[in-house]
Amino acid sequence: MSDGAIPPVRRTTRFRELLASPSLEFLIEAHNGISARIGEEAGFRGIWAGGLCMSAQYGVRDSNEASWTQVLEMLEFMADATTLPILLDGDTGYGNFNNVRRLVRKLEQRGVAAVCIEDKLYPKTNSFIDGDRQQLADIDEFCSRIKAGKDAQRDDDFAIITRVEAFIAGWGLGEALRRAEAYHAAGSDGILIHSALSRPSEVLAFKKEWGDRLPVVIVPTKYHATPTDVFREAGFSIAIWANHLLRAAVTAMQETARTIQREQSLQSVEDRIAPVRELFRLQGASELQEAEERYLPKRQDRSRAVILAASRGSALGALTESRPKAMVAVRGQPLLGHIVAAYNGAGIKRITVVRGYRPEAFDLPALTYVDNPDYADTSELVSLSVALGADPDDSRDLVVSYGDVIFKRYILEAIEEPDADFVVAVDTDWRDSVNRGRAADYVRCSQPHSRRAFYQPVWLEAAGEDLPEAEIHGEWMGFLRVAAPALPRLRAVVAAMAADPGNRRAKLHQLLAELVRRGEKVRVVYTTGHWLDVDSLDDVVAAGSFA
Ligand code: SPV
Ligand code: MG
Repeated sequence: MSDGAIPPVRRTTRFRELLASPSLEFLIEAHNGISARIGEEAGFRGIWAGGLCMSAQYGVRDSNEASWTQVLEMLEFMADATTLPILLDGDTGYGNFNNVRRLVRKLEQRGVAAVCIEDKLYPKTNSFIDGDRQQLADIDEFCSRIKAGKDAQRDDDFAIITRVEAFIAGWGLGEALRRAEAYHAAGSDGILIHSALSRPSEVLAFKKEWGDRLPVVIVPTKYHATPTDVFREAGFSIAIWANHLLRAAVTAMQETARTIQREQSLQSVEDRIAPVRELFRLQGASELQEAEERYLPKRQDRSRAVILAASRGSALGALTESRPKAMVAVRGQPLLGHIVAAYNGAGIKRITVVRGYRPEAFDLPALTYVDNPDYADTSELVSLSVALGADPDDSRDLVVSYGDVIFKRYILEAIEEPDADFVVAVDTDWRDSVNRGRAADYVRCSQPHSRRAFYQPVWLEAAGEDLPEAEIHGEWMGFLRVAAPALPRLRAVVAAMAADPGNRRAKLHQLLAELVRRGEKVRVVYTTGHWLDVDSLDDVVAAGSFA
């Protein structure tokens, strides 16, 4: 939740400043990470990690039922979630002097600025539950807790506030003052004087007699109706709003739970509760996204794909009467399903499919469909231009392929050439296509496939269906990968070509040739096999065994 930016002044020092400040300061209760952050965003300068609310959020009583290490664990989340100093309500210190000194060490390690310990016995009970039956600690024994805690701290500014429970336990002002004096002498950094009355008379009487010997902290939970100026004028150091965030949350949660249960619907609560994106904001989700940009290696989901699937595929006859070739089933799944699975397998989720013939036959989910209405008298270049026009996002690399070419994910991995703007996959096993006399996109490259080509980049020189056989180095399988920075140039070339009526039926190999003509470096990756171009019924049969 934290973005790690703790202000340069230590939290212990900032808590000291609050304690010493001549004006009345305030702490807001927090009981977990998100409430600590909410308190900070509201403008508070310090947090009270209250025992009542921390135990309540765990669903247990304020009677040391949550172990002190469970409290510590929550404090760590809180310290991570806020830059503010935290004053822990450390109850009685969870034992004797020995427990207090260990507590202080652990709090310092977790970034907690101060602890308040109260002069009662472990296990304690909340001051508002039968307060006058509560037994106070022996003064000398309690002073040993203070001294051991002060001796244990490594940071000079770590503060120990001592809480006088004399009024709570039914004693008078004299006992309260006697105890405060002893705690002062033992090294306490401030006195918290607590009262369960609905008027501030006890705490005001104490402050009047005590004067400024040590800063005095109050918790006006019961005397909440007292104007804050009364505390100011009396010279208190800090007022703690000790349980109000949790109480507010409880009211909201009860109301929401009842409403949803009653209405069995979310409709009437949705507008009255924080949107999910507010949770993300409070969690600091955007900071993580920025960090991922900085630290994570470039992942394939930084790529998107365009699949050109507009044509009918008349060579397949009746098979494509009611559906285009891309939707012909092979092994129980349309060709397009196999293609999408290969993309997904390579981490590419964002896929645009260009439809033309029988667009209604495309029923695969999670794809973006765009239509080339002129598919009957146009060709791949126009379809590509439709797809580019439909999605202006040039922040990801783009992979273009055909709706009738199924392939293994390996091909996509092979054309991941991080330094190349344009990459094509070229099959070295091209003679079979020539022998069968089938139309194929042949290419001539800067060098034929060889072991040397592994170490030296190979570049595309020419592409076409009728290259002289002597010049052919391979068959292009229709995969074109364009790095994000080169996408504006791809767009420009495609737009220029598509604007020429003479290019209505231009194929993608003509785009490759044009890129080369314009001086673009098109990187060739030689592969062998791992793909199948489905052009005929024989191919459909072959695809059955491939897929
Ligand atoms: C707390 O908030 O846990 C306190 C204050 O200790 S009180 O609940 O008033 O005792
Ligand atoms: Mg408490």
